[in-house]
Amino acid sequence: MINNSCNDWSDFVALFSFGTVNSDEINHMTRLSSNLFAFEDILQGGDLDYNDVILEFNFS
Ligand SMILES: [Ca+2]
Ligand SMILES: [Ca+2]
Repeated sequence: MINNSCNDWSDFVALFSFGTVNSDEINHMTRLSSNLFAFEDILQGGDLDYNDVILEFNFS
């Protein structure tokens, strides 16, 4: 996918859970409980609602 010349990735930015490695220095993931993780998807923190993606992991 990344090597497909039809895809323009120039506007995409990778966001990480640790703010110190993000260009906006904002944490883009927070943990709501031991297995529930919430993400903020907009640079500069967006609306800081941390509900843009919520993932729950259950291991059995
Ligand atoms: Ca948001
Ligand atoms: Ca939202």
